[in-house]
Amino acid sequence: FWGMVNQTPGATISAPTPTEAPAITLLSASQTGNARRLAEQLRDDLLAASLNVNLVNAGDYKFKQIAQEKLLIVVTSTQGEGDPPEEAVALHKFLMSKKAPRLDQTAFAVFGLGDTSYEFFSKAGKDFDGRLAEMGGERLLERVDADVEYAADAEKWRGQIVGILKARVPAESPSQAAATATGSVNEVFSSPYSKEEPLTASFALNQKITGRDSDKDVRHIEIELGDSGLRYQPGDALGVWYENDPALVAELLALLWLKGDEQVEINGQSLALSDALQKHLELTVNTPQIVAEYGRLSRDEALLTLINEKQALQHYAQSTPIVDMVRQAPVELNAEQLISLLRPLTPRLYSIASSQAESESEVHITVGVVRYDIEGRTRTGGASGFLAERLEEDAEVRVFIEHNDNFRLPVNPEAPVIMIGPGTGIAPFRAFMQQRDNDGATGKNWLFFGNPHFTEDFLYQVEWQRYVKDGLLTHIDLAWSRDQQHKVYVQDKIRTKGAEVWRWIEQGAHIYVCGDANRMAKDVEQALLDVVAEHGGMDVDAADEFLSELRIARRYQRDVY
Ligand code: 2AM
Repeated sequence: FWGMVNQTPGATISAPTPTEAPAITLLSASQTGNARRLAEQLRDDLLAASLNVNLVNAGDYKFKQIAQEKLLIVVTSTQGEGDPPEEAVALHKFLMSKKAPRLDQTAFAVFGLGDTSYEFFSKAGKDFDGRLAEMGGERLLERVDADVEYAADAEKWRGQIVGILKARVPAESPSQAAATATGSVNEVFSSPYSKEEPLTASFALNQKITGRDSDKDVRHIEIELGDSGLRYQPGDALGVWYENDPALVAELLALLWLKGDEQVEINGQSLALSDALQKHLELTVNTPQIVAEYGRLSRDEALLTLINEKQALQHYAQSTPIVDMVRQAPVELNAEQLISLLRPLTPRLYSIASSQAESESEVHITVGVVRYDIEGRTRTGGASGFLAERLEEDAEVRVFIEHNDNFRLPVNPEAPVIMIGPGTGIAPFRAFMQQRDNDGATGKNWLFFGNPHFTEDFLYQVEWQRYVKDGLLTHIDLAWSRDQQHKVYVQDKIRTKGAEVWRWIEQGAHIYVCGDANRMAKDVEQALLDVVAEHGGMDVDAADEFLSELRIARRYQRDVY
């Protein structure tokens, strides 16, 4: 179990003293940082209770030794269609496979963070919990599946876990625990800015980078961090606190016969309803819970019949923004009822498209504007609309960095890099190339990019062409999906170039995939498996194992959403 202390800046590992095994292993499997923050809080609770705990990010966990665990606590989120967070994919796969060992001496507990508006709510938590029990582990505490507003559940659970573990583990002497605590917290790298305490930065540039005739509106956005000292690395994401469109707020208020100046309470603070709707509550994304609750309030027959049809309810919530639901089934609500119907607004994460080696005090992101028509009205995504349509130059915007140690350039500058990023998935690769350019990294680089049309949708075209000319970019393969009769996607290009892709892998290439999780990333993975099988001469199982080993070795990394 030793040797898994992560050296990465900002990693959150409690290094155990080499002479004694940590009594408790706390595994954090996080996608957007919430699971990690909760695991860190639990670690601090356990240390304060004089318990020796080793907090490990799932991506660093040497899971083949899992049977040696005595006490294993898992905090995990779920993404997309019930998938585990990217950093826990290899662990999840191992546990679900026949290779998973018996857990005859392991007791465990699982906390799942999820979002009840998704069909596969907290699926990763359920998988881990169910499988650890199947493997023979003893369940210390019933699993918790928490919704977006998880704070209260999490606090209660932390208290229960500390109580259970205190009864199980002989406490260290306080001085020992304190030593572990100070040794573990990596204060040097921590920034004063966070999700809860964001930096107020200024909006510097908003440029449309798709053509006039494109079906897509993609913006290159630059934000000035000033002298904040806020640092990021290629692979990190930018968290953006956005505000809802005042016109949307006005529309909703009018439909509900509300004025907007009603006083409401949010987080213990009193403010006007219109302010709460604009700045503190989620207005653009509807959920099955909201539809069901609104159905009960409005007694609308169509909505009421949906309540018992899970699939139809899911579909309605996904395709009908809150304001359009209200328009279809109007009812008079008071301010309190409206507030309790809605969820708190959460920041959105965008993969960073710049390297500070080049952009210095700026951070760049690539934003696809979410926009669609419903019953003749154009609806726009909350955060993308805020960034693309409502911010003037020099306007204030609250941001923070969400570090992502699971999407990092190779440490070895000579290692080849294969980047697969259709659509706005291109963003982190712009940062990668800026960084490699700046570092004088000699490894080869290969980009696979795809979008509908060459003339309209070649994001950052000039920059890529310059990198090709300068020799930094060895190959660029482009999949214009709608420039011919049949669709061509990045995975088709990967298959066509399979022999060379395999050669690069043999030469130690690191493979990166960024963009759509549910379709693209799965299809690309299949293409990679096919390439490995065909050109590496392996059967399906061996190819699968090979890709898993690449993943564990950090040579296959994904930033998919
Ligand atoms: P399409 O919209 O023409 O189907 C970025 O969105 C690019 O990814 C577009 O060219 C889009 O093509 C393409 N795309 C859509 N589905 C995909 C999939 N399953 N795998 C790879 N690319 C896909």
